[in-house]
Amino acid sequence: MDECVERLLDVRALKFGSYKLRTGLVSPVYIDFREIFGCPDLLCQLSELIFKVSREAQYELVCGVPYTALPLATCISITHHLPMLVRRKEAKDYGTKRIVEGKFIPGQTCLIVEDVVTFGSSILETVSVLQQEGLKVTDAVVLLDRAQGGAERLASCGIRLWSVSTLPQILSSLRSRGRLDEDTVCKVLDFLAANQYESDSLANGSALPAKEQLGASEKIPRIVSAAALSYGQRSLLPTTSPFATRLLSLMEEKRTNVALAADVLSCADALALAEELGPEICMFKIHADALSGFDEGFHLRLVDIAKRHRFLLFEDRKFADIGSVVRRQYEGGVFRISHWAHVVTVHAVAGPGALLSLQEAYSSVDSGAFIVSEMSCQGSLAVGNYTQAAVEMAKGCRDFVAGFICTSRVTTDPSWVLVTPGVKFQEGDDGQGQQYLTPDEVIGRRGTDVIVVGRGIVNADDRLATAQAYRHAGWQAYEGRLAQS
Ligand code: S5P
Repeated sequence: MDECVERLLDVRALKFGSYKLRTGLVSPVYIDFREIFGCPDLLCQLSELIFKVSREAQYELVCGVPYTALPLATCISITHHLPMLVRRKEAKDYGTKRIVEGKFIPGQTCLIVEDVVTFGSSILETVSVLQQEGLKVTDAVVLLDRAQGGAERLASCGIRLWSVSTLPQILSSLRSRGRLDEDTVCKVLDFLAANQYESDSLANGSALPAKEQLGASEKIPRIVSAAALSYGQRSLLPTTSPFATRLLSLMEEKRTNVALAADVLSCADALALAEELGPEICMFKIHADALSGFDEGFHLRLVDIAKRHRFLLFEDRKFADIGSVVRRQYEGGVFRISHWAHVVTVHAVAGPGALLSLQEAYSSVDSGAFIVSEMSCQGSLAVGNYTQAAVEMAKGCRDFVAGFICTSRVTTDPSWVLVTPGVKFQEGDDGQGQQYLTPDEVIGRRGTDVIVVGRGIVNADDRLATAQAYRHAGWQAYEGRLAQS
């Protein structure tokens, strides 16, 4: 790498000075590897270094993280005759609707290629997309690791990171060649030290580092309330769990915060509902044990519909037992929940053991759980200290817990997603303890994020039009809230 470092400086892929980032933070370094697109020889040289540094990894395919790393992955693919995959940022809404282009067989192993890693979020996002397609991912390789904790974060998610160089190594190389003065080196090192990934940075009251896609070294200042940030911005926070990242960015792209509670009688009814209302929702919530006719074929069909209409599968299991039992309920039995559900619910009553067991058993890096911290039904005991203890418990499991089931803003930390059931256009109750709030009250005034609507849609004469009306109301309330803050 040493011989390329000066070239990187010359072509302005590395810039030192004072760069005001979108968030207002001033950074002493700016890295932009798009500058190398104009230098084919440098591009080839760097991709060869990437290939060499990761040669111990076992893989059959390569996939670049969009967009800057795509040419690097392409060079590796061509030079070493390795089939390449391209991950789309968004599925096409016509034709094949594929999110991963290229030829592969589920079960094959793919190496992820990236240009720069800061906190690892972009790599994790690509890992999760590939895993959804049945591919295995164990290794990722980058040209430059900024040494801000990304490698450790990836390791904690089971991904080994290989890097051609780190930012401190580059600084020392440039200093020894007389291309960088001592003062600049110190400034950058100080900046890196002050902007490390901390999985619990909010709990410590420190600032939140933003995800690398926001631009090199950007950092979001401490945010008072989740209500002030868009779903998309929150998906970029490094403290946001992989599942929450996926959910928030899906909500932003699809412009819906409606989760459908598909409380119907049979699997056939659930499939019909998913097919009809899938385009309107962000999550499809079921109680698998309350559906007649559950078998392997059902969840395969449901997964297929979820992929086509781009929503996430939510099994509302409300786990509440000792860790070893919960794990078996999640992985095995009739329902094999971990094989198809993107997210599940867990009661806080049994303590953190249940959560930790689920986290160990999850089958994809972006599976997650919502902790039930409040309930919508009358007389619920999940109030006060219990609710606060549930929120505290989540902090010990940030990579798996995506947020909370709640009826109020139980936390102001924007990394958590707040999901509220008991939503209908008409406030009131169902005569059996369920209490309803309107979309406007929930999203607009109480400041939670997702409305869970069941009978309000399922029992309507025109389910599609009603789902669209809830979608519209939920989104309007969200936009109104953003406009006010
Ligand atoms: O506190 C809660 C938590 C949940 S997950 N209250 C709830 O009602 N739920 C679920 O939301 C419940 O299990 C059901 O599936 C849905 C509400 O359905 P609805 O028909 O009353 O809208």
